[in-house]
Amino acid sequence: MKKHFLSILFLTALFCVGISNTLWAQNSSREAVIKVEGEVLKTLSIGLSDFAKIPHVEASMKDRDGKIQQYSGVPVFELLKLAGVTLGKELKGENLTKYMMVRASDGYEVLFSLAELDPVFTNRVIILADKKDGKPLTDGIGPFRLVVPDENRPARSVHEVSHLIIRFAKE
Ligand SMILES: Nc1nc2c(c(=O)[nH]1)N[C@H]1C(S)=C(S)[C@@H](COP(=O)(O)O)O[C@H]1N2
Ligand SMILES: [Mo]
Repeated sequence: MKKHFLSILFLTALFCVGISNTLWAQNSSREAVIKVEGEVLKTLSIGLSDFAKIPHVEASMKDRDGKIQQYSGVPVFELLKLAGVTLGKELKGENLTKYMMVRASDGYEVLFSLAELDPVFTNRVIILADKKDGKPLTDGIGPFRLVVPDENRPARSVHEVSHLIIRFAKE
């Protein structure tokens, strides 16, 4: 009887370890993250499911073929605010020599000055999109893509964004 109990206990423990390993593997291999780092007060690493909980807005841009496409996502300045980047009243003096490098998982990189992202300077809202027509972005485009409205070429609307890096242009 006692032997039976012990073997059931052992099997239950084995099962729990198996389940938690599976869940861990799923989380670590499947959930994409966006990182905000560099000249920030707080480095961020936001998983897709937490990202989805941040208030979203819509933004549109013209694709390569000149066709207007609408996306939904989080304004980049909101992400930078969460990371404590110098925006608003603090965006003056030498802070105006800071820039944001957007890095993609294929190695593509583009640059924005902080003033291009700050609502104190501009009404244009650049978003980090995670959805198009209510659906997650497809492989090769998402899970996160930049959407830069009002630009004649879509070359800065980076696909598969992995990092937003804040740096000083000054030595
Ligand atoms: N990661 C990544 N993003 C990228 C590129 C790239 O090579 N890699 N090309 C850019 C260029 S040159 C263009 S024209 C647009 C095309 O965007 P579209 O597929 O929405 O038309 O993606 C931009 N984003
Ligand atoms: Mo392009």
